Amino acid sequence: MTHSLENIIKNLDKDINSLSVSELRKKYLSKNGILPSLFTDIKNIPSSERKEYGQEVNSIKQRVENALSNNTQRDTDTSVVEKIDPTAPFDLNTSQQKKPRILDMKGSSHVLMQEIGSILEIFQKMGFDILESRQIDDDFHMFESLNFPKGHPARDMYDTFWTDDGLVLPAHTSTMQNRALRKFGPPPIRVVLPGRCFRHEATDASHEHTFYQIEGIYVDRDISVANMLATIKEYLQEYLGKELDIKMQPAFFPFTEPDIEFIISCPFCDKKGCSTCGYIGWIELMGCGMIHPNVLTSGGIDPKKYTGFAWGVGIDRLTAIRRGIGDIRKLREGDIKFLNQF
Ligand code: FA5
Repeated sequence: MTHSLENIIKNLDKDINSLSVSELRKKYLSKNGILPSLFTDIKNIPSSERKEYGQEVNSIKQRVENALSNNTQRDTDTSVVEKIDPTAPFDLNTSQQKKPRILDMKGSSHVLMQEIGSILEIFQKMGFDILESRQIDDDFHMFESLNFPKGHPARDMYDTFWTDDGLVLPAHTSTMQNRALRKFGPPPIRVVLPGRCFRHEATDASHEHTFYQIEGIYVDRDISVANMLATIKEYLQEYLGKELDIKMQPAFFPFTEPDIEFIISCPFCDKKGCSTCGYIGWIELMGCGMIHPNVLTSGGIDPKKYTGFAWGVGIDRLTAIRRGIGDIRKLREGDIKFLNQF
């Protein structure tokens, strides 16, 4: 016998599990392979043992053929790839010496999700609850509960995308204020509400049609603007870990009174003006204010007993600032080279 039958049977399982299709075929079925040589040897086997020998050899052949037809082997030996499938993804037909990059990559969270994670962690440490906002909502939560009566011109600022059934893609996370007041009330209420927002927007380096915000709400007895500024400043310092000039300017939101816009100096141009800040040297980061009594009432909270503040910060802009990204549109382009940096 050219090959010891015993050894071959012993190694068969290992070969089936470790060799590629072409390697297995070559080792067992090719002209100079094991099986043709075993069949040739039949004539040298004593006749009393021939039947048993023949059955063993046939059984080996059967197992090799089954393994090949079940395609249990991964063909990594590309030098002998016989067929080409032009529709196969990731260059399966070409040399695999260099693995396609996509196979080298480990799954990872998008930089926006990383940033949302770090922000939520800060607020959790500060004692806030978390509730995610909805990605489709109704007129009551988008407008009515936030003190935008029907026909009020302020609705135009947040008029986004409507479904035929009268539902709306939320333009801001303030849509969750009413739900949060009801869910976490009676006060004290401390909650942050992260979520995706949609706007009918002419996009530029700091404006996207789809972006993330984190809303915050704090309601208790004797809460004032001073508490609001201290909370926001504490959070921004912890998150950005660097000194930036901060400005506040009056704004208008029907759901707060007074209404404030929180603005920081542009970290990309140091107030000289660039495409990120629209050549004004400052970036508007969030809107905030003391929650309007009508909004508290609509959320089941007595405004004579309790006061509170709310804010809504844009996560894409914050991410751009912290990670040094000059254009927030890059965050959604799906450019792997760009995303791999984070
Ligand atoms: C609001 O959305 C208010 N709901 C914020 C608020 C909440 C005020 C609670 C008072 C109380 P504004 O439209 O200014 O406000 O947006 C808030 C932040 O979201 C902006 O400062 C900005 O950081 C981000 N943002 C707004 N529009 C865009 C956009 N198109 N692309 C990226 N970020 C945006």
